[in-house]
Amino acid sequence: MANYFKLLTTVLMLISLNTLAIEAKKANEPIKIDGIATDASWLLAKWHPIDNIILGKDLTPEDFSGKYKIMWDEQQLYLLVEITDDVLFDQHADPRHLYWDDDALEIFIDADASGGNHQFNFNAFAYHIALDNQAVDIGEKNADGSNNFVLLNDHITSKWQRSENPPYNVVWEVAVRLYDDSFTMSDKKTQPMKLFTGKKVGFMLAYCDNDGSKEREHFIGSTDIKAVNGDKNLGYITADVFQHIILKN
Ligand SMILES: [Ca+2]
Ligand SMILES: [Ca+2]
Ligand SMILES: [Ca+2]
Ligand SMILES: [Ca+2]
Repeated sequence: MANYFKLLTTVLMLISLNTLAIEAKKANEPIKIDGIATDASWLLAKWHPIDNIILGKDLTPEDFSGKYKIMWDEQQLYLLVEITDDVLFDQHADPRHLYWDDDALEIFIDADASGGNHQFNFNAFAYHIALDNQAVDIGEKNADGSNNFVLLNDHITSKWQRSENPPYNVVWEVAVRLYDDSFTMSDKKTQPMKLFTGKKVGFMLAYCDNDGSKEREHFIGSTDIKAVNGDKNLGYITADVFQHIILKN
């Protein structure tokens, strides 16, 4: 069994090495997180697609299509995400309950680009940002072994709104403060990392699309994950399937 996991880890690392890093430009002018993309800095960043189906079949552009830009300054990363989604759906009021089955923007961050398992630790984060702009991830297990879903709203500033013109896409702006694996839920004094030119960060973006079903209908990501035993939904377990971004001037 140990050999199997060693082989799996090696294969996943090779896959991640083959994924080209994305360059993120520095935002020299402040970006206001308000769901309006008129900030001058955004003009300097390129669009990247969110077009890899992780779960679900037969996706039409009206059902979901999406693209994003990424920038940074010393304090945080900035994301501009433009989404077409025909139905916005939030069936669970509790932000910690089955949040992946509501429409949610999911931001995967591995602050030190270490790769590796992060399912029940903070070696990396999978922030699910729901339509109420709250961020939730799986924390360390409870003492009785049950799952512990934790709100990490201190890490994220999020605001989305419909664009003014047809097809009234969702324009979503997010700022993400980066914490490495020394983060704990109990120590509220942990400070986010200062970012710098040349820093490498593990990163992936995805969208959970549900339009009224019990469970999410599609899960679409920015990275072409190689399936293991037919399963591409690996990002919530291991940071080895993330892309890398490089912070540039
Ligand atoms: Ca803005
Ligand atoms: Ca949809
Ligand atoms: Ca890490
Ligand atoms: Ca939807």
